[in-house]
Amino acid sequence: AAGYAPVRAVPTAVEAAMRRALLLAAQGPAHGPNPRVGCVLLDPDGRTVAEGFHRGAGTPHAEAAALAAARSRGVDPRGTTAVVTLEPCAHHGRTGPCADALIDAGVTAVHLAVRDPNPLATGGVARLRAAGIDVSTGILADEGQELLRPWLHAVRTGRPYVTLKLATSLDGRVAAADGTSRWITGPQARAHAHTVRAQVDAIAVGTGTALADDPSLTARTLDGGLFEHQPLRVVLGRRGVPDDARLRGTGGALLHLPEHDVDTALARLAEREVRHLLVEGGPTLATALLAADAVDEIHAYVAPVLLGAGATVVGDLGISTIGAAARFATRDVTRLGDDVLLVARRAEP
Ligand code: AOF
Ligand code: ZN
Repeated sequence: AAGYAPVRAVPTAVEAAMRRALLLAAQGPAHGPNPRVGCVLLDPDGRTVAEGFHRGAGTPHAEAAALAAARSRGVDPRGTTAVVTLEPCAHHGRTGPCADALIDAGVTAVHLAVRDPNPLATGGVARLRAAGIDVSTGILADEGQELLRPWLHAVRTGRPYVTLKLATSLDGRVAAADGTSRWITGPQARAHAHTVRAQVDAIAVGTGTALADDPSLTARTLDGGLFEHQPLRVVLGRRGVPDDARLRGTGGALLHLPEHDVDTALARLAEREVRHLLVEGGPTLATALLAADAVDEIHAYVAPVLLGAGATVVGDLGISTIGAAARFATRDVTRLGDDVLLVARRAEP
């Protein structure tokens, strides 16, 4: 065999710009009703002219931000190529249509990662093409979809993306025989869980957990400081939340949903523009969501601790044989001090 190494694919200027646009997009907030979007404008030689990203509902979209950045530097965007992580919108929402802004600016080509599934906003590709602009789609589409995973799910299904957090001993227990449960996992695992709280729209617990643990459900740093974004705090179940519960203290607003039907509760949250819901227990709520096949992602924090007795993390799911197990696909494994975080997702059929 000839001793040549295979040629490594050289990323094009467009692909490199898309990587940059994805990084820009990730600077926007993960929570909120709008997607994270990034945009890079290239000159005909593939050099970056300007960049922009979306900072949340009500603020300029990524394309508008990039065009404004070019103009503020005295650069005319005419003849540039826009590389954008999401299909430019075609609607008048909280801001004007980005497709028109790109057309009016004289942009000559648009490359995008992900088509916009939002029926109100979609149509940008058709509009750009009708104006004679060269459009290509699907550039780094997997990365683009990964970044927008909860948002895409929520827009496509009309239900929030549900992440179920489990914090357990090696034998899947959440409390010892006497009911004590603080702390099974260590400080690094708990700090990590708080950073996840700061990225979701809402956190839910069942009334059992609300009464037994009196959690605050705020997103905090290790020293107790509050993150800027505090998710909506949701309690699911019929029993009331006491007036002096920590859930009513400083932090995100509190919503009590007495419905115990999972579909109804999720629909109520979707109406309030909750795109990403983090569920933090307890076992009754976790079991109900799993039984209803409503869990999209599991964050399992597992401590190298054995309890041998005590409540288990999930109750009876009605599974009687191994072939019927609720299976998830591993996405990531992270060591957090003595504990391990397993991120797993609903296995695609
Ligand atoms: C884009 N670029 O940067 C974003 C887009 O309420 P609005 O006006 O902010 O519109 C929100 C919708 O627009 C959102 O649901 C999604 O379909 C699209 N978001 N589109 O061209 C952006 N953030
Ligand atoms: Zn737009």
